[in-house]
Amino acid sequence: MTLDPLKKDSIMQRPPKWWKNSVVYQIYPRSFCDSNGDGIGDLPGVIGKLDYVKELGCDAIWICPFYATSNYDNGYDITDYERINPEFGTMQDAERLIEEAHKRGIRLIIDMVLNHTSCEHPWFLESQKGPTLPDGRPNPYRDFYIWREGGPNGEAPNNWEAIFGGSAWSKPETAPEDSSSFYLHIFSPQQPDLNWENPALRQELYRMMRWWLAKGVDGFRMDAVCYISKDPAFPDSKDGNIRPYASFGPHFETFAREMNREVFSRFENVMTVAEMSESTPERAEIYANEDGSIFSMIFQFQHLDLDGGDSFKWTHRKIDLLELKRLMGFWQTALYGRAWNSLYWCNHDQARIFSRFGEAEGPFREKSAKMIALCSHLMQGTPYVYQGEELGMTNYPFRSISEVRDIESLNAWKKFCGPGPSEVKYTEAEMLDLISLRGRDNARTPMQWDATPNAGFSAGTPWINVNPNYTQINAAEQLTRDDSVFRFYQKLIALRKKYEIITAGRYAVLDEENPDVYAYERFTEDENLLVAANFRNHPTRVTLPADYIAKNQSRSAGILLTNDPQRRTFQLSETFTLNPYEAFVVFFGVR
Ligand code: TEU
Ligand code: CA
Repeated sequence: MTLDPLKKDSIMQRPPKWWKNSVVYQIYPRSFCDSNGDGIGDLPGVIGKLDYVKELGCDAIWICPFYATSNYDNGYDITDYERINPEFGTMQDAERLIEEAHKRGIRLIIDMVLNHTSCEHPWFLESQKGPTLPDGRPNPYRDFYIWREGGPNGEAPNNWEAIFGGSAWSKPETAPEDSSSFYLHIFSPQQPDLNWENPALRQELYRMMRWWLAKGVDGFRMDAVCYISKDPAFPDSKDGNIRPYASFGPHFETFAREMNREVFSRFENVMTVAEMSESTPERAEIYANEDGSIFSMIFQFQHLDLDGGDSFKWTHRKIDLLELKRLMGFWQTALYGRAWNSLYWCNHDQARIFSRFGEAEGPFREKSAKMIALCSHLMQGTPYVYQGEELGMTNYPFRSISEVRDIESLNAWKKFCGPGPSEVKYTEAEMLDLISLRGRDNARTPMQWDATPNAGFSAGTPWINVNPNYTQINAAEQLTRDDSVFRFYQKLIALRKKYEIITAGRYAVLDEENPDVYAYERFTEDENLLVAANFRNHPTRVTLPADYIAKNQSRSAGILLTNDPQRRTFQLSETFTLNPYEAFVVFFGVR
């Protein structure tokens, strides 16, 4: 097997594990910036905003899928991995994006959707023709997907429920009446799962990934990759939940190692981040291990599952701070020296974090957004900033289902408000409230650039409504102010570049049982960081243990960053008070 030619000139030097002190900016291209007024964000739009990302201080971008797509799931249903969605631009635009990003010292991570394709991908169109071709030869594409026979009464091969609702098994629309073959789709019926057991398919995917790396991209975000190996027995699941059988199947580790060997390891210091719901620190230790033989890091979901998570997201449950602290601490400690964490609150699948905790409106809006940012960015791992998070963008108040675009929310609407069977039913008003609270479209409303119509996102009609608060929350306004959320993120990101301890220091929680404050230290032999974040809209008290004071009292102390203009000094003492939503980081050491 020959190596793909490396286009040296377009590749920035990638030092080993460069992601460990990088901050990644995530772009959802459809909603970022529309350059031609058709209402849809596009690649020239992204290129035009690279200086903005640079100004923020991020040194890598993860861009959500920009490939040819049938758009049932906004690009997560690919019809051709080697073409660009024409709504977004051309291959030349993609190449220019790589080049322009690199010129600015920004690396580009692209989204790889390898668990499934679109039902309109040529592979699937061929596959659904049946096991044999009209001339009697076996259909080479049949085994690119997962086909099983249904039961004697036409029932699906098992009771697995798709993540976007309904049975995980469907028959192709073109199937003859008497056909009993179903294909598996973990997400929607328009997203048939690829059959990773087929070596020919795996080689096709590896070749395609090498082709992108040869173009100069710096790595991959691996979409839903934990699902590529399934329990080969396809047993019924207790409650229809697909995850225990469809994720982390018996061949997952083998496939992941093979992908590393065949793709990542053939290029220098490629970064990979594997999206894996159902992750545990034990799994992270294997898949994001330090020897680089699988992925660079993973996205775990446990912290976001605290208010319902994927298994049942349509609730009003709130994240409990004590639970959050225990969980984050567990990850920080378990992975230290063994694997690498990603740090994130937001992405294109999550409601805006400042609406989940913090205050999305009122006098504490910006202060609470800064508090939440500071609290996570100073942990160990690679932080991700999702477009608009750096402005404190909030959830959208959906008042009609006609405003909703997301396939997941639309399916949930049918299930919980429609006539069909469901354990729970909601009124339409209740469901709209839940979508406004939890739906994925909250993250997908257009980026708020300025106070001009459509928030400066598009000169046309945006494909999804702009959040009405754009006149108040937008980038142009925040760039004029030194105390804006944007400027705070900028400072946080700059700190990571300056203080090695943020990347390398150990983590320990402080005042663990405090129900209102998240306080922790980062430490090395000679240095210490004290991080304190008040999650409440009232003053709180923090207590530090005696040994913490003893080890730091002879060191010089300085506040590196605070969200509270009243916090000018910090005196190390056994207890101290935090103002509402106050957060700061203090450095102890020789300065
Ligand atoms: O998400 C995969 C995933 O695990 C989902 O269950 C995710 O947690 C869910 O969307 C939350 O509501 C990835 C992509 O990030 C998502 O946008 C895609 O829809 C999905 O894969 C299918 O490709
Ligand atoms: Ca456009």
